[in-house]
Amino acid sequence: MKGFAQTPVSDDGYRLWLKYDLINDAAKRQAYTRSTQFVSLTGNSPMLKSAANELSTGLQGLLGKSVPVIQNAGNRTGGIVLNRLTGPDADSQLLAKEGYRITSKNNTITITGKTDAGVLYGAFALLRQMQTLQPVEAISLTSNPKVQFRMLNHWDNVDGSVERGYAGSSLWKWYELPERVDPRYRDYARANASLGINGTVVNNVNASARFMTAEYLHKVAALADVFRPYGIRVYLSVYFAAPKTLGGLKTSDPLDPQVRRWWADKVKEIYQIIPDFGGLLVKANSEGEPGPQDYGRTHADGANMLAEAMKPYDGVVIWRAFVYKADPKADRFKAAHEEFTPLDGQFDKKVIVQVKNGPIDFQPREPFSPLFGNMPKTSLGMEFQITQEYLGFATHLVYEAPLFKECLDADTYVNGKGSTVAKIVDGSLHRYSMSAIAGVANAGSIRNWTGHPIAQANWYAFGRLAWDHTLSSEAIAREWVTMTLTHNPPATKRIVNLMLKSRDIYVDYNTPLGLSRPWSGVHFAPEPWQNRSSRPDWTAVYYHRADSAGLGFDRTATGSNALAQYRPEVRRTWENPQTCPLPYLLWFHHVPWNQQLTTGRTLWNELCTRFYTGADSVRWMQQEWAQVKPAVDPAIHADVSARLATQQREAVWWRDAWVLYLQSYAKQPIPAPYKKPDRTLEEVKRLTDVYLLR
Ligand code: GCW
Repeated sequence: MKGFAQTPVSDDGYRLWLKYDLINDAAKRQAYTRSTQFVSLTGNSPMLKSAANELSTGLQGLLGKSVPVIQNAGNRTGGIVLNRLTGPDADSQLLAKEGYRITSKNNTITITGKTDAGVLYGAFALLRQMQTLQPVEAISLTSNPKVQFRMLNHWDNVDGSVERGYAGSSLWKWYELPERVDPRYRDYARANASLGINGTVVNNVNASARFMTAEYLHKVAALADVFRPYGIRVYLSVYFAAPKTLGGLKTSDPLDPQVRRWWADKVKEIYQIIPDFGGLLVKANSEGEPGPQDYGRTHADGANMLAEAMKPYDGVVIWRAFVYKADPKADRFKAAHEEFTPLDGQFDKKVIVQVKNGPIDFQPREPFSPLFGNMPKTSLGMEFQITQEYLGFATHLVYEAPLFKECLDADTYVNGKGSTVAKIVDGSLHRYSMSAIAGVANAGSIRNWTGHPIAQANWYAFGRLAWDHTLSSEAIAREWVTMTLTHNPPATKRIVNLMLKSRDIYVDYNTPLGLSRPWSGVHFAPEPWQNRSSRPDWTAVYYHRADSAGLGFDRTATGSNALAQYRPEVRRTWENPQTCPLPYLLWFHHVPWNQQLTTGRTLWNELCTRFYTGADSVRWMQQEWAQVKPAVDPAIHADVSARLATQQREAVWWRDAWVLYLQSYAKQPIPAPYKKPDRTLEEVKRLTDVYLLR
């Protein structure tokens, strides 16, 4: 295979997809050189400077020659011109606020934007063209973001820990800030800007009131200063009871005038310290967090109070819809819809309600949340989870673009066929005044940012889809692999294929046919037998409902009737076990063990087939990865190989746990050609117990 000689001896993964290593192909380099003699900008806006510097650094690496940044090239040709429009122009029509247009004429490449941010995104897009070895001679590329707020949510705590973080500790070093500004913050901003991410919530939604103190606001302001030249605004998660705990008031009731005044003053203070502050994110009355319901008020009352405080400023309130009560008779699936749809139309214009992709909780596979489509008068934003809470932490290789796409492309049928979740989230279907998409970040203090080297692709894919949800999982993977791992075409093809299959493989050994497992015990290990907790919906048995008759949660009219929350077109397909897609089957049906499925196998046999092929497929992943060894940096290759070995061992663990446990209800042998596990259920449980030890 061609090209390994130039691969650096060891790559620590720090540079993410912004590697800018020398392009091996001399002809390509020459072609690019013709129109990259200089980078020209006019004026000295910080964002345009970021764009120019990124181009200069990137091209220097890619082409092996220095590319000066100059002021206003005038008629000079042969370079890159950053063209921030100042008045109406032929291109204005084509461009949205943050969009860009890249054109080429007389060996001069022009990057046009209506805003500095547009130009910045165009600069990264041009670099991407070259990093992926696309021709630029006749480039004509126009791109506008489909969604307005494209954000990361960090679940980072004041003590440096990260809730559901698997890549070290928090990136933010609160005890060093604001004086010491880790150079890494800038690289974080560069990585995000390269994808078009324009906002970041720096603290956990299980929020500490500490972030509302002047002491901490100044620390946050130091981060904002670093992010600003990259078009990224900072947001903070809010502790709803702060008026009491921090302000010393008797209540945090959102209708109390003193409380309202406290928030208005607080927001004013925030804007004094961070003039371009993005807004507030709120988790309220969820999993023990305080909220307006503590005072008999609604989510809308709470959100609107904050919106009122934000009114004088250019910022938003993002209110999460992740709520469910500890009601033993309720179906958690239905909770968010039940609580939020009656409030449609009551939220202030400044409020975005942020909805997790599925109705429960970031499961390996969930149907889309029934809130999408059912709140036409409220700007609904999407919340995806990039960090792999339920997807094998940082040890299992799971490429998430197919998961994101499955939800975005799902058809809600609210306004007839083609009413996809994406069209709701981008605001086009219900003509929302604002649109938002957030990803719970997977980046931490580990040198390579994400722990698993391939998990970088999930950050990348989230960002790319936030900008343009019509991109395919495959195209995104190909870009990422080419920019990050190898330029070798056969190796790229192999890795992309492996990535594209990885999520289904994970689902097969972990939660096939619509099983789910959001219980609170060990998030890491299989525990389908877990039946004790402070609340029923924090047990495993609540979700899978295995019994001697069968398996799965009946959400049809004979059961919880959660299906009634979907449009008839969706409901009809899903409520009939014959037409319900197999990946969602057990989400909606309690299926008899001997029921024949569309595959021709009984439920029990199909389950076994999935668990065994899923686990076996990890071996296939290992073999595929072994094949690309010559084309990938040795350190990264070894890292992924080792993690795949762990994944293989754990996939068998998941398989064994489920089949042995379910077998105690199904009372049937493991079907041929599969061999029964060579350990007992008790042995598997003992292994899980290890992870329950404190
Ligand atoms: O799934 C749960 C996670 C919690 C998280 C919560 C949420 C931040 O296990 O760690 O809390 O979701 O989204 O609020």
